Amino acid sequence: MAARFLFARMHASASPPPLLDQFARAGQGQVFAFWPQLREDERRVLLGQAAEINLAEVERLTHTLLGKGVVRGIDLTDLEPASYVSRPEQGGDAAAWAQARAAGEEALRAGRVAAFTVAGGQGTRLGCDGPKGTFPVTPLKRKPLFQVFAEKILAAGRRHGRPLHWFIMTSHANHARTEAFFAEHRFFGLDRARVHFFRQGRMPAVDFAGRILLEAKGFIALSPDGHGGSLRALRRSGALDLMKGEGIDTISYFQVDNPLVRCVDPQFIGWHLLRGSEMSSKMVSKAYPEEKLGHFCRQRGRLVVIEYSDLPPAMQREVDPATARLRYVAGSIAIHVIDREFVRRMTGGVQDSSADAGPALPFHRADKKIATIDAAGHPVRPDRPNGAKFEQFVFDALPFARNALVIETQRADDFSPVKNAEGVDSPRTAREDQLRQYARWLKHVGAPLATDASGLPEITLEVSPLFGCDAESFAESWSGRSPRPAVKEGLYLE
Ligand code: UD2
Repeated sequence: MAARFLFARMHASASPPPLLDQFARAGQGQVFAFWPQLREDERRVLLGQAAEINLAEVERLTHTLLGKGVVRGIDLTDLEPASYVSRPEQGGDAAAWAQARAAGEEALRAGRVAAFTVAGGQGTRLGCDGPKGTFPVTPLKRKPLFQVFAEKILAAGRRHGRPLHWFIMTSHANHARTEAFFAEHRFFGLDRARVHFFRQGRMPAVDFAGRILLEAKGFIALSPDGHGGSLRALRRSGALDLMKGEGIDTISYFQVDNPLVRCVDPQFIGWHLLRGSEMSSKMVSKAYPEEKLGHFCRQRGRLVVIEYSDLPPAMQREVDPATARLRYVAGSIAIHVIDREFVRRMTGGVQDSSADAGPALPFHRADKKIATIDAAGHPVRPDRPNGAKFEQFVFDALPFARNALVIETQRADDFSPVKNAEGVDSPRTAREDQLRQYARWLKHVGAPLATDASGLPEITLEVSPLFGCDAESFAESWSGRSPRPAVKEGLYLE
């Protein structure tokens, strides 16, 4: 909008738009080096992109992350494993868990909770040409990830007598296709007025001197600002205000790649609320030292997540002699509950672009091979990193949160992501984990079902989230179902 206005003004006065001057004064004049050669539509696109860029922020990042003498890497001093609330089966306080559940259910009944999915990713690595959420993932019906979440959210709304709002963060690359996918599938039965899409922000790629790179003569090399950008995007899009208007104060955050996730988990939400936490996270015990999960740690009194790539292998392998388990055992599965006003506080600097306007997520630098052009406008395809991209991670908000809390969950009921085409965290492992979950529910109600030693059933089956989302809701539907279906061959329960 701002860009269109500037463009119109430029034509009226025939003088270059002020953005050109602002970029030149910030030492980023190269962004408009080809301006005289650009067509009107190209100029409009370039101005639109340039208007997205916070020049003061880029300058700050150039100093703090790229500057001479900048120490690379994460501060690992004074690091200790974080404590967490254990599940009752692991020695946790069963009465406290029951209380948490009741508090979470009450919040859901009161309409205080919204679901929130970060879905900026593409399914490229999975061989899926489109938004990752469109990837088919269930064993029998081949439902896409988005449908799995939609049905869980629909089921939770029915269960608690209060339909939920669902916020979905997309990227520029997949926004239109995500919206179209939902429209095409009639929002999977959800009330479309309660499903809200918004784009995440973008950051410019820069060379190692901090100069913004062009991808083409009239096109800046921009890339998504990471899932941490979701906090700014929630605010910028008006989602926080919408939530406030609807009486929603609690945001249930999860990633688009995890079909097992409990999109809104009353126990988890209840712990968060009862402890007065501003941000809470679920953990599982790491399955093996190299597992690609962030590590919940404590550092000088604050909760932090140290990403798997940042914790030295020797530390990842350390064993606690008292328990004979990994010392840094608490793995982050990227499921959080976040207080709405905490998001507002964390993004205070967005509105006035002042660096000192309050706490803000840091950026991480990733050196990349960035397709760009040279001074003559010829394409450059580097064979080694020629610049950096900047990303924010949502878990970096934890150190700023009051009473930040880590809650244990059962991996088998919450986490089996689809990340790689094959091997670990692939469609095959997620399919098998879903099948094992259905098999556990069926066995729990006494249905005859043959499984192997790992709990994998011999037949292919699928349970719609509308039939059951967990062992209890499954048992309720099963007991009300008459006659009970034969558990012999491909079985679908809805
Ligand atoms: C993330 C965590 C890791 C662990 C793991 C669990 C980081 C850095 N690491 O690893 O500790 O919890 O998940 O599965 O987060 N996304 C966006 N916009 C972006 C970038 C990502 O929406 O700009 C979404 C993406 O669609 C996906 C999620 O964030 O749903 C995870 O992103 P990823 O695949 O880059 O994270 P990963 O697997 O390295």
